[in-house]
Amino acid sequence: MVVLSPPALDHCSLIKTCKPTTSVFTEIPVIDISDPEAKNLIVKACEEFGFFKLINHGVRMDLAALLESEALRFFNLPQSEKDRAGPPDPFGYGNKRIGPNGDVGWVEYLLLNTNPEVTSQKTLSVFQENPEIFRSTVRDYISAVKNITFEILELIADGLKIEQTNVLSKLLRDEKSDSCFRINHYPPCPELQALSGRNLIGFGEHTDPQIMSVLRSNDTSGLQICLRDGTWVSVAPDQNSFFINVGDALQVMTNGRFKSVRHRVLADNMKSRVSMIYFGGPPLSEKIAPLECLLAKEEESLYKEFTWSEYKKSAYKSRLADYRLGLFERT
Ligand code: GA4
Repeated sequence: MVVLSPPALDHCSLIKTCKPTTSVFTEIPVIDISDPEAKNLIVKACEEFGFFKLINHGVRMDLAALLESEALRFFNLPQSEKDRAGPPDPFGYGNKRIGPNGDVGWVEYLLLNTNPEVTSQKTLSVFQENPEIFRSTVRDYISAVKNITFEILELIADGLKIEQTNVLSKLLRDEKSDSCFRINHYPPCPELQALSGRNLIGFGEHTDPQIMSVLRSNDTSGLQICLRDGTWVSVAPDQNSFFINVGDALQVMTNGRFKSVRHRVLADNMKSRVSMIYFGGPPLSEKIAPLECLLAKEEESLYKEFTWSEYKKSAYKSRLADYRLGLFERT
């Protein structure tokens, strides 16, 4: 990995690059939600990879395509207009800077509240022509993705043989759930390819702090996950499926049985990538701890007690690539 040096690409001199990887990992679990075995397959995938692809989910993907085109209309506006919808503090438009602690990537994005009624005027002001179309498309898409997430979490509880099958989903169903929604745009960077044959890091390696994240992207590659042995592998894009990530909070709630997946995104040299992610988080006051019913006799929690609010605060003080759960492990 090298850091670009000016003047070649002055505007992105802090953004890291890496050699393009051509091989695609073919062993990512693909789960059909209507398969009677889905609950067991999902549990297995969450244990092995913290990641899987969901097919046959029943969400209308024309909704995703519509939202993608609305988002692209926004990302194609002049920079000065987009900047009026920023900074993302915590919601709004962001460009290259990720989070508050100096992380940067070859990406621009919109971070939105999952309750579109409170999408700020600052964010909407940029959709001058018809902010209502954007607002209602976001609302419908988020509502569909939330429902599929509830279903997955209920299958997980069932697969883990937990009697109360809504034990996880209720945290996201709660009207105080602290969830958010992100639309990322990774513009292509042909100058760089010409210069070095390398890829820009679009979104640096990290784990998601929440319970579960649900991603849909267009047909441009870029997403990579880190396997348990530390190897990075590329995930083939599929615009009709969802990619599901286990987040840090679910790792804790399963006492480490599920692993929160480390992932990153490389920008493509030729094609623009758009991804939309729903991050399902619990209410701020929720205590995050291993579910009692999952602890075997004498098994102790690997983690100290904390609330989602405490974890979130700590996460937002960290750098993107940090192992955030380290501070909360019992020694
Ligand atoms: C990763 C998951 C979500 O995209 C996000 C990110 C957030 C941000 O972009 O502001 C964080 C990152 C994410 C984890 C650590 C902190 C916070 C950037 C960062 C360095 C919106 C989230 O909730 O956590």
